[in-house]
Amino acid sequence: MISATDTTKLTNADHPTTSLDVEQIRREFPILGQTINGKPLVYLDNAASSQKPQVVIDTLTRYYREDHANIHRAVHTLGVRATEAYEGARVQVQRFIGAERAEEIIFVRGATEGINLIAQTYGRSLLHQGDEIVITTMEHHSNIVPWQILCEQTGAVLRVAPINDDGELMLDEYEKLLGPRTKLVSITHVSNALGTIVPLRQVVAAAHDRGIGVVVDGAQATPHMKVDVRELDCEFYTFSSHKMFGPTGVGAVYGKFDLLEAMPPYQGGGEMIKSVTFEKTTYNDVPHKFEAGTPNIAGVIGFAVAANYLVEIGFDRIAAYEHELLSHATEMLSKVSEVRLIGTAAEKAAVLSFVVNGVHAHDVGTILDSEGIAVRTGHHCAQPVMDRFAVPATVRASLAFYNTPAEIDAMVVALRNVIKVFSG
Ligand code: 7TS
Repeated sequence: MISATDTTKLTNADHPTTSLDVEQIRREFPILGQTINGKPLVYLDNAASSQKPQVVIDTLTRYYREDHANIHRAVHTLGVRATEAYEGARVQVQRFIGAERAEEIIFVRGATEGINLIAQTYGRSLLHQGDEIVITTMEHHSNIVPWQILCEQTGAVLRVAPINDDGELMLDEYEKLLGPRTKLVSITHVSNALGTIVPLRQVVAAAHDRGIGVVVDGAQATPHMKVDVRELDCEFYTFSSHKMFGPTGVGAVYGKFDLLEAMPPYQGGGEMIKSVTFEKTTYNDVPHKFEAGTPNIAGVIGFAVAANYLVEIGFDRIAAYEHELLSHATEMLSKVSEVRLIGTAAEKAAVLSFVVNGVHAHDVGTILDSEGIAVRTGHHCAQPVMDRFAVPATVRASLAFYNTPAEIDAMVVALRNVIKVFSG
């Protein structure tokens, strides 16, 4: 029987607290061992989606081979097993982000659906004509558009807190935007396009001082750092499994229990009800009220295994290693005079966004791919960030703990070749 607590055992004895056995970790990610265009794959597109360790892949296949049935309805053995694994995963994800109760975890398709859920339930019942929602310049489109839709529906207004030239939130300007009409702040924890880590405790404290609730888009934080929602004290926190080495098509919303209880449902259907008649339907308890229909059962179980995998490696070690990688990459790129980094915040996750003088980002990406190097190019679903820095697009190398300094060096060598070709 599958268990959501299955993990690869990396003990402290295997790794001193400050270092990772990266070669061992790389062997756990089968996809990384291949060649692309005749060159060893260098995967630097982790902010878009990260790769999956064998333990996650095995969990999915074993679930389908041995345990699958629909959940929350059958008395037969497989139905019970699948339900236990699914609800066990909820407890694992609860612990992963430090929530007080498992009921505070709602499974969704990912951060995008999470924000849409919050906007259309909590947001829609809270906001009225002329009320204000505060976001920032550095949001991913999925933390902009759901609020714009809500503004169209309610007559509320979107206000945008600016960032400085390093890509840091301007806290004083943010605080100035918090006024009597502000009903909600929705903000990223880590910027996908810049890598900036937002000082969330200050952001939340400033909002709470004025009685305003905070929604956090944690999609780019949970792969890199320990998140504790009780410490952050935010009202909602949403994140995606596929960016944290788990399956695609699944993620979670954390919400404070009392808020979830008071919120209307998101979608109607099976599972989210207690009883249905044509006269009156009563809704199920939290969190099931928000999980209409058959969920991504295998994905949820794999998601919890990925979360446990990260915990087993240890966020202290992940953060320390990624910090070293980021410093190395920043230094190497700073030696290339044609390269300009976009996003130089003092507190940064391992993301390097840059432009190359005289070469379009897409050309850089295509040539790097011919060398087996995967980076993302474009606006990264954060067009307002591109506008802020007056660039049409950037090249983005986003790192994970399985990347190595040698891979960074390979990218820089390839970049120098691109520059040579375009200047010659
Ligand atoms: N929020 C942030 C900060 C993100 O970076 C992303 C995806 C999302 C929300 C949406 O997550 P999803 O899992 O629902 O798609 N970011 C990226 C990226 O940077 N490149 O591709 C997707």
